[in-house]
Amino acid sequence: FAEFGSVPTKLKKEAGKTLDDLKKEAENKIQALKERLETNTAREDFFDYSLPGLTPNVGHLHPITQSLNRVISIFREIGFGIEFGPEVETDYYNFSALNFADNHPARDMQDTFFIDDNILLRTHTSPIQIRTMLKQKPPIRILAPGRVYRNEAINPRSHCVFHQVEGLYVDENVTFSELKTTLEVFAKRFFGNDVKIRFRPSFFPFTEPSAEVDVSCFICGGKGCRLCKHTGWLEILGCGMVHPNVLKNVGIDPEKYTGYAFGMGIDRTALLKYGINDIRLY
Ligand code: 2U9
Repeated sequence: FAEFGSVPTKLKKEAGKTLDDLKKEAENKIQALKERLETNTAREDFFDYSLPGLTPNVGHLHPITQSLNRVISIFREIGFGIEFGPEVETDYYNFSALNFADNHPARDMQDTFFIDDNILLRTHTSPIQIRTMLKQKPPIRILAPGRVYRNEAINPRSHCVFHQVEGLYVDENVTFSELKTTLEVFAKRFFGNDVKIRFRPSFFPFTEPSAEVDVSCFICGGKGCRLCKHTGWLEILGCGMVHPNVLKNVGIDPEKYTGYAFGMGIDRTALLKYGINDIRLY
């Protein structure tokens, strides 16, 4: 339109008509689009960008669930399956099968919630491994997570209900050095690549030899701080080679098979990891 004046006179008529046609066509298109926008909102390809978005969920998984899930996913990568079991157990699965002596102090009413002489709330998840070994043949490589109960006074560091993950690997030629490597890989994945671990000799009725495992404090890097009580180390695990008596109790030949086992309390580990200062906040 702006340059229409410079069009030679003999072409003016034709140029004018072409311009008019173009203008009408453009106006018609704009009008059609306007109408579509105003009236036809039910079309499949119509999206109303003025609608409010989906609100994200506020909240998150419980810190214990998060820790448990991380432990499980690390061991799943190494080839461990998962087994569950009842929280109400018998004396046999919780104590006798695990080589606890008849007069072992853990059997005391002070330590264990008994329902009657024989029925009790499990004090660890080890009965799960006993049940698994009774129904499966080696190789067995499982994690046993779950809630456990101990008759203890409740304070900022411990509760009478807490959570454990235990692991068990039984096969021919399973060794203590394999246990050490596995737990080192786990500790580095869970707490960070920089942590060191150390093994201290210990005693449990169900493992021999037994050890407790510390990780170097991931807050101070081992220099000593309030979290690690100025020792540079945090106790996170117990472990050992499955006691031959335990294998015998479930009908596995201890001359042919060996196994390692380990256990950790999840609640306290999650307190450390998330910097929570009172277990009762869970
Ligand atoms: C079977 C054989 C052996 C599981 C193990 C530990 C060492 C251990 C504690 C960690 C902190 C319990 O929550 S806690 O107080 N656990 O130190 N647990 S070896 O050993 C087994 C389990 C099952 C059949």
